[in-house]
Amino acid sequence: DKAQIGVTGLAVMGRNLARNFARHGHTVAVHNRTTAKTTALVEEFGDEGTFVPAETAEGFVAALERPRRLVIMVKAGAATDAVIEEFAPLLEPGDMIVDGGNAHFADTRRREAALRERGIHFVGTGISGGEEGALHGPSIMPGGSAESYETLGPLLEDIAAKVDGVPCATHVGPDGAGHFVKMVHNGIEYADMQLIAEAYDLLRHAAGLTPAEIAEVFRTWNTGRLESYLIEITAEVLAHTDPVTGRPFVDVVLDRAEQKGTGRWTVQTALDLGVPVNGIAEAVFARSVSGHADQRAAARALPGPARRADRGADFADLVEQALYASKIVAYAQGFHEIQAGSAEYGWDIDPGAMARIWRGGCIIRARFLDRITDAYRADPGLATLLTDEHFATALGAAQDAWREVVATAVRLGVPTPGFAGALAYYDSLRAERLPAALTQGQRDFFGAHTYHRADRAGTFHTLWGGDRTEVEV
Ligand code: 2AM
Repeated sequence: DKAQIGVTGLAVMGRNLARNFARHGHTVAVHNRTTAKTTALVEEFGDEGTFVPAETAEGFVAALERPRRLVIMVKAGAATDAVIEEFAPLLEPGDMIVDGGNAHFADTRRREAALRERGIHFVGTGISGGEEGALHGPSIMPGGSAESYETLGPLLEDIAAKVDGVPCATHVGPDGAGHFVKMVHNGIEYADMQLIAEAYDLLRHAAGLTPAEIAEVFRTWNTGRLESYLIEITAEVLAHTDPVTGRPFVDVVLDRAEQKGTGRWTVQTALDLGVPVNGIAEAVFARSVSGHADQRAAARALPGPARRADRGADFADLVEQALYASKIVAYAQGFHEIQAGSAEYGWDIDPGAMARIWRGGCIIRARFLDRITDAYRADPGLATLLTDEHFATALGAAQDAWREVVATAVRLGVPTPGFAGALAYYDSLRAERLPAALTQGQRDFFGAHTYHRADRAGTFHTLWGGDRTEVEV
């Protein structure tokens, strides 16, 4: 019997994905450049389902039923191209290559176009949830042709996480759409994590709570509208005591955040698309700042306010509101980027469906995501999530607390780029007039860049160096 699906690249993600397919009753062909990994998989987990191990690329391809569904799980970049080049010549028109790695969507677009010429469907697929997700049910974001999803989709939906019985997998859109959405998902994840970190920092330094007390605050928050995987694990991390020193774990870890690059891609892409994602960008920058040990050491002696924790425990309620409001902004920015990418590349992405498939399996899984799905269901043409009725009401109710929290942070010298940036974005969008008018005046003054008027149509320039009359150009 032939295999319904094949997985090549059997490091932990590929291995767990293969096991997940097998556990769902699918016959899975497995292959790895180094055969030892293939053998080990079958030896260790062979009783979980039906695996067809293959030593050679030819044997692997021959083991698959047609149209072939071949999943590659190798390191993004040159390895992906090498593996595609190894397998593509062995495939026939109508077969599918699924790239489940963390590829940049531009690479996925390039590969999809090249393979389409050869009659092969290339399905760049975002897979979120890490090793555990791959095994027990990830959130799956496949791009590629709608035709490929007809035969591939049911398998992906089988192994995906389920929330209320609904699989966290759907066809995102053509070519690079899946990897694009996965990228923005990660950018939102960065922002969500940064906002939580700022909330912790404020509770610690403005309200003077201990990590154990803050863990309790997060546990309480996790029973309300902030309920999410990230809030839940935050409480776990804060409650953890370092077994070596007996001190709070969070106090012994080096305060230098690392990154693998998808957050940076989200911001780079947003800059190219002209989408203001300052909340996400602040999160990426915050990690970057944390890593500049030399500059931080040099700057440590710079003056700041006396950091006297002068807020009571009731400050936590204000921080909860600031966190919720800032989180709405981060998601609004991420969804703006998804819609801008969708328009730029003609993907026709359904934003509400993206929120739906993020409800389970992935790192940003949260109760909150139902609200986003509801928002786009109520108004598919929604310009920004901020003005959805639920979110607008929440922002309106939170804004006093949000300002109070940011003001407190500024007064005490606790850095809150995420909260403050999100608030600035909120105030920018709702402003009647922005100082962009002055910017335009300056640009016209020094570079004759021209401007438009609010009171009549046309393009104008003022003769700044002369008698300052206005000319229409
Ligand atoms: P390996 O076990 O033979 O190293 C993660 O690195 C996974 O991608 C591993 O399964 C690894 O195979 C595979 N991989 C990395 N580079 C590869 C390449 N150029 N060709 C094939 N497989 C590769």
